[in-house]
Amino acid sequence: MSSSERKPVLYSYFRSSASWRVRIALAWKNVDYEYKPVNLLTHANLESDYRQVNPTGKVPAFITAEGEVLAQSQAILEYLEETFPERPMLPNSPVKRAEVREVCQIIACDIHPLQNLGVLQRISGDDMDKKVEWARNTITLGFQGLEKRLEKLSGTYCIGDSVTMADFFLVPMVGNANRWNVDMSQFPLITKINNNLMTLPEFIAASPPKQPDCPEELRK
Ligand SMILES: N[C@@H](CCC(=O)N[C@@H](CS)C(=O)NCC(=O)O)C(=O)O
Repeated sequence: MSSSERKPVLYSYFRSSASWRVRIALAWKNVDYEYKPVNLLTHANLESDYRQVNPTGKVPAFITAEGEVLAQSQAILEYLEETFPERPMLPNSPVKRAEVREVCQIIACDIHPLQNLGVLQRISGDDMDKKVEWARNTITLGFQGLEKRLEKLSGTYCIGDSVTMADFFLVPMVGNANRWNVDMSQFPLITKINNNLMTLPEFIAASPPKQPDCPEELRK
């Protein structure tokens, strides 16, 4: 690191699944970073201090060692892949790379945004039952297609037998599914891949209970 470089910074919330993707990637690439918590429950993400970092008011945001601000988890992951080539998150073959990105986007574009905190708040206000039903149905529908697709693509992990970026999206999505009590017995393949991944130290280190902003009572 040169004198003009500092430790990278990750703005994250322990429960945020998009932040969780980046935490796994940072652990995978063995990048040392400073963790800056942004509490989504108190809407710290919508305050002007944070909006100066990321005007969309979403986490994660990542500040590179050179001080550049990056947002959007997949863009951050691609940046990390290009700047830290050791332990690649993308396979060599163009088709396999496309398959990895396909799984990432099924999760990041077609499932995750529909059950995001902001959306749940807008559709159901304080009606907790409605919120749970919406989130559960959204994830269940999305996982039905993903499970079928993974029958073709997966091995030990999402794409064959090597860990890829797709896995960094799967684990946090399963985390959300569990939080909303989705019946995961309908998705044996997703469950198996998730269990395989959750034996790996990088995935354990990046999980919500291990984060500095996780309240004591939620740590296991
Ligand atoms: N597509 C974005 C999603 C970011 C996102 O939705 N973050 C959520 C937490 S997982 C958030 O900040 N929600 C706060 C809100 O919507 O107000 C990414 O991949 O980074």
